[in-house]
Amino acid sequence: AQTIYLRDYTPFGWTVESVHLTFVLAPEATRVRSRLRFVPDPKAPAQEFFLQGEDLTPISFAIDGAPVTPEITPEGLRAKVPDGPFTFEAEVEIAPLHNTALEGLYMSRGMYCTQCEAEGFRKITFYPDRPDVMSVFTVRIEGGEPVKLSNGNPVGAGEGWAEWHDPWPKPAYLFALVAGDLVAQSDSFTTRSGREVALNLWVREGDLHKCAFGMEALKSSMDWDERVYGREYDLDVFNIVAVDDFNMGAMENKGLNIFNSSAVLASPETATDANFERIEGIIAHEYFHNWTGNRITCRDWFQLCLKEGLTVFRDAQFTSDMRSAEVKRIVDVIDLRARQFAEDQGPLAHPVRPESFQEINNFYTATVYEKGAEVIGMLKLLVGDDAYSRALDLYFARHDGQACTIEDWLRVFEEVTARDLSQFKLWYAQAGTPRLAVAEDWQDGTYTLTLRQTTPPTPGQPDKAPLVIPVALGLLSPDGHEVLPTTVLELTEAEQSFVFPGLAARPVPSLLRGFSAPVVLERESSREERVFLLAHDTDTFTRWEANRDLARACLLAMVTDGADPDAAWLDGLETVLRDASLDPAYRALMLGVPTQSDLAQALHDRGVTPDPEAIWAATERLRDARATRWAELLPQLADEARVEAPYRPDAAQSGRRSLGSAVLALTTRVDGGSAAEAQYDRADNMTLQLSALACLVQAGRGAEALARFRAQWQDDRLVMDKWFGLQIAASDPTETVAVTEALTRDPDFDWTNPNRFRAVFGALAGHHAGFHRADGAGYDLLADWLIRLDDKNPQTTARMCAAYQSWRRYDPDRQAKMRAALDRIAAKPGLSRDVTEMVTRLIA
Ligand code: B3K
Ligand code: ZN
Repeated sequence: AQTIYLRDYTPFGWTVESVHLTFVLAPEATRVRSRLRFVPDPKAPAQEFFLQGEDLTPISFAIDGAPVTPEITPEGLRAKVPDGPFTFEAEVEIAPLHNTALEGLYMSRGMYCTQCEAEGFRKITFYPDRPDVMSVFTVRIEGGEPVKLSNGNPVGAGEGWAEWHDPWPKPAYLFALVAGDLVAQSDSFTTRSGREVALNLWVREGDLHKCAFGMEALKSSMDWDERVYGREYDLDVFNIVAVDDFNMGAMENKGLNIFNSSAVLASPETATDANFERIEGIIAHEYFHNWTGNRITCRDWFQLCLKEGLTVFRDAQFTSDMRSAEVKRIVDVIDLRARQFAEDQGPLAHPVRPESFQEINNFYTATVYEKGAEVIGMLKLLVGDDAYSRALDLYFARHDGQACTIEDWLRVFEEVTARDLSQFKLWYAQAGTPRLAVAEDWQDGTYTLTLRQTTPPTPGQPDKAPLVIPVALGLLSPDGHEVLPTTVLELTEAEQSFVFPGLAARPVPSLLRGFSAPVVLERESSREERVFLLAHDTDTFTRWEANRDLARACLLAMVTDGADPDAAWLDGLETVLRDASLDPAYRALMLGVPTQSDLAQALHDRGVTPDPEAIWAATERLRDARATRWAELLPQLADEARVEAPYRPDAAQSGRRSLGSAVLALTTRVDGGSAAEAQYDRADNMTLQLSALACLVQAGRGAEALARFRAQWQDDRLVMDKWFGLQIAASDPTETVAVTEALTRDPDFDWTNPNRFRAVFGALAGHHAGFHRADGAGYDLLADWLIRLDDKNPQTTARMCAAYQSWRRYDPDRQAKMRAALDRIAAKPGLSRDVTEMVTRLIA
């Protein structure tokens, strides 16, 4: 396969003045006619005329009205073209019904839909399919489907046809088309300059009762972007469509966002609090892309973080405003460590702005998205809120309508702040998670903190330079008062000292407040100090972090030395849990423990080969110990967590329910499941129903409830995904593979549906001890199914290969078994480019 390099970028030789597309829809033979107006770009180097195109059946071509016969290759077409401007016309045929890769134009249960990012448009027609070619699209759709949608504004419709015009120049990856038998939940929004925007959420008739929340989230997002970023919507309509077969969460096509049903449809009976929160965040994310991604897009795919990191950062700000900022930060850090740190520590590590790829779809990663957002958070912290907002204003004013680079992005900050950001830019170029070692000194009232940074080698990057790391610090006096409020230290050297004179007593540092940088803090502080911070830290993040450190240390000691659970920690935690002035959501987070995969990594970092069974056993032992120890406290917390009011998915109620679920899980360990049974029977919302079901399955009492659940939700795909996933996630590790295997033989295991496939195999890969069973059965089962899925859907297959990314941290036997599974995938005849690249990187 061919490798594409950032350094090879060259502009396309023409601008595309206008695009006219006509679709004559038919499941097995859709005709696509295109009329493209090309104008030579004097700034671009001379080049042959080449348009990308894949899996297209050519019908006819013309230049300026005269028929031509271009040379067609598997990647596209080559033609001799006039020196000046010209019109290129093409007609091709495609078969959406047989498009199982779900990229380009495809069908999902009878409806037509598209997914073009990153390079799907070339499966629709011949085109310069690259993000820096922006053009104005007019689209005509012909077909019997009652609803026919494309980007922009509707400009005409009649019996069997509809036309759309999008006045905003856009790259082809933002093109979209939808046609089907759909109904809409409609509403409207008036922008602050008075534009009346029609809002529609298009769904199948049976899903109409699941639209209200998504619509509210959309209106809140529109309002928020006006208030916080001064960004208004720019068309007369905004359409969202829910699609059942979709490779990811959603897609920000201009004026026509397409969503995985799971990322937009929700009702209290069918969706959990977590689903509602995720939906709100994704709706906001896709809407915010209208400015960060669409109006200003990426010059090339290496700049993906320009739109994704920024848009994730913006949606996190939105969620923090809508809900609880402190809870959102902790949840994001848990997620960052689980997904991005894991990526950074293994063979898939890559910079936020990668320098090469074979298949760009493999780089829609936690590093590009989540670390990309962390980098923006650090930039904002370093320059301050005011400079951040002036830089953003300049970015929008200067680059509207352009396809940009990270250099363009950083330049607006340099201009606004007169600050040199060349060292900061390393965050985009250097892969790996920096480690921060801490040394302290105390003498004559002066406290000195010495920070030393190192970034471990990653594939292709053996040596790393020091980064600019903002370290938010507070100091507490031994009696628990804050003697230094949060201050941001700027670490720029490999090693640097910071001096704090004039203190009455040796302070306790509260380091990396708010998780001010995506680094690993290597600080072997004492248990006493952590218990102190758990009790006194004024920063909610570092207070939670102290608890997490204690939990990790306790579990590691339990794994390696068979130690008993740490009583001093549990006492400190109990005080926090009893503090009714603390948000229930925060207390629920305090009840969480590091994941078993995190513990495996922590052991590996300490030079110990992780044993998944021992980690499982220690985690279970800790949970049992907590359940017994807190037998009296739990009913009290359950009372506090109870919600009497009618269900609302807001932060206050969901916080209580999350505390309730954590408490129920512990309670089930002492009562064998009677509380869970009672909750299951009276549950009137999915959050309570599902948490009770998980407890029952875990307690080995799930059979009856699972059958009832299935009978109740048989016809709801999204709920049935939960039914599949939960049985695996809640299984005993000795059963995980067998449960998974049995579920793949279930008549409802529709494995070509990405949501169903992920529900099952995502749960298998996420069950640490179950997946890493010593005999390798978990590795083999996943490999069997990845091999099978690859022919149909390379993109989803490739993403799921990441399940093996930590293979090198286990014992030689497990390593050999995972390696064998990867080799078997690699050897599959006709393996897709997507999976070939992933497996090659994994075993390199
Ligand atoms: N931009 C899309 C992701 C496209 C993924 C292509 N493999 C969704 C998003 O980030 O908003
Ligand atoms: Zn995005």
